Amino acid sequence: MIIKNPKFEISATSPKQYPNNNLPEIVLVGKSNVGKSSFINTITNRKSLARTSSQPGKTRLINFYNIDNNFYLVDLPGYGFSKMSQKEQEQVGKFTEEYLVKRNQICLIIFLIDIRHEPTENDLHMYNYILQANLPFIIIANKADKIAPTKVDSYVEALKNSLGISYSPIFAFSSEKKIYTSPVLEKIEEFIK
Ligand SMILES: Nc1nc2c(ncn2[C@@H]2O[C@H](COP(=O)(O)OP(=O)(O)OP(=O)(O)O)[C@@H](O)[C@H]2O)c(=O)[nH]1
Ligand SMILES: [Mg+2]
Repeated sequence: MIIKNPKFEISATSPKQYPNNNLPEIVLVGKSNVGKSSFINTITNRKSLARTSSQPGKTRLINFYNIDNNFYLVDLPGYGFSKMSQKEQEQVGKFTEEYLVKRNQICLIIFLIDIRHEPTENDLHMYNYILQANLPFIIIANKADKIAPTKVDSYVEALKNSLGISYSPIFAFSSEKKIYTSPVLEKIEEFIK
């Protein structure tokens, strides 16, 4: 897949603000700071299409990126960001969940986990949600540049064990080094045809 013209389209907090067409949507989920917004930049080959930060809690709205009028990449606020006020955390949690539950044209969930760490309680919660929602998903073990290339496979295996899955698509990935990107792009392509 060659992405030619990725464009930010709209930020939303409620369904009436979502794009009003039926293009398929690929949504990024995962804890704050795991690299969801960076993933969008890497996959579209743009430096700063999506805003990123070394501080967790950067994305606080549902951001829709129109990819060549073919599909959307949808960037969500991450979970587990404790510096947000209790009230804001609740609001963000609510409209994020509403998007995931109500949006019919979600064709794929891309679930990012930090390859280095055990899944958090919130990660497990998200994983269980994805399973029970019965939506197609792939798991990205991000920040793979942080570990030695020879150890990447065993970290992916450990992640599978922690999630209790024997078979599931899990892809090591690195936005920092732009490595391991081709298999992920190929996989994404399968869902938007
Ligand atoms: N080493 C390394 N750092 C990464 C990678 N991907 C993202 N980062 C860094 O992690 C930090 C957070 O990245 P974001 O893309 O803003 O994370 P996010 O998941 O969108 O975070 P929220 O918007 O808070 O939910 C930034 O400093 C990125 O440069 C990666 O593959 N490797
Ligand atoms: Mg973000």
